Amino acid sequence: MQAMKNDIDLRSDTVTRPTRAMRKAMARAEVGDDVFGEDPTVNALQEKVAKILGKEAALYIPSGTMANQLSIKSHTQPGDEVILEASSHLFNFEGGAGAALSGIQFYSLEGSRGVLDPFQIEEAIRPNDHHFPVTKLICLENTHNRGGGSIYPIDTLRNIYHLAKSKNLRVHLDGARLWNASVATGIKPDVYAQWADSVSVCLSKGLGAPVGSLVSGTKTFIDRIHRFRKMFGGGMRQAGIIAAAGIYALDHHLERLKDDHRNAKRLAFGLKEIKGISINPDHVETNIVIFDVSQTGKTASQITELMKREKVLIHPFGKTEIRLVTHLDVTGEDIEIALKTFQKVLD
Ligand code: TLP
Repeated sequence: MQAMKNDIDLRSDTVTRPTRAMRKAMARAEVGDDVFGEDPTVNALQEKVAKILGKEAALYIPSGTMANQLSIKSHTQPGDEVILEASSHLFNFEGGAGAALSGIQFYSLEGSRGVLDPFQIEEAIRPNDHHFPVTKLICLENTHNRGGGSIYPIDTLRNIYHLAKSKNLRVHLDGARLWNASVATGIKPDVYAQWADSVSVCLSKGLGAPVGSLVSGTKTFIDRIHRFRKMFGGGMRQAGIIAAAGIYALDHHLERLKDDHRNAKRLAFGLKEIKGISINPDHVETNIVIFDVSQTGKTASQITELMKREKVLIHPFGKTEIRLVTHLDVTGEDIEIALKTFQKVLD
């Protein structure tokens, strides 16, 4: 589905287009061959992100999916088990890559809006017995996409990390939207990141860069990731052109995530007033709004189609749920129009 220029596109925060100023920064970027480690802009971005996350090193990766998968590959051996949440991106939306590319199996646990409890995880860790797979890694997601942009409490992250260390396990954090968690809570990204061995972050979601993710961790770990990035075909050449957009985004689009969170809240409160829609605005903590439409007499897909005719693009999540995501190409005025359109379509 191609969005037209004047559509209000609430399908995802991945749909943003680079701003004029971002494009200027891209055009000005100094570049080199990054496979030789010679692209100064990529190197600057990697250093910047490692510093923001308080890690020894970071590596630029084409996508969030590849960043997660390289992390799994680097932490595990085939046959190992990885504990994660049942509705996580890694488990559901990465094409079965964990099994296909790393030969691991997942042990999925149901969280509360995506958030796992350390006790749950402790129960799932396999005993040291030859019948069982070896539990090696715990993967967490902050904010949690399918959980409605929910934020992991920092104490929970710390407790899970301590548990992992006591059992000799690694922790990977899918921080595709860690920026949103940080801006919403005021907890700095490095404070979150200290409770994970590896952290992946995306520049092409709320931050509005056209492409790019990074993985951060120790130098030794990033060296392993580097080897696997080459193996998976993710080594890029004059990537400074796109890395410049990432640097620009980190410098200019971080604080404004607050606007997206405000818009998401407004959406939630507005939707609550519409007959048939079921939503708890308290659950909207960042830029994702998920709500149930089973009492409207229409399916999520039917509503999506009707909204599209009115030039508002939304994303059905299964038969009865819809997801809306706010981002830098959606204004407060757009939110009011979207709400009026929902009202019209569901009347
Ligand atoms: N999420 C996309 C879709 O794939 C669902 C979206 O529109 O939200 N981790 C998380 C938590 C994500 O939400 C996503 C993308 C990724 C990883 C993967 O990032 P990309 O799309 O860059 O591979």
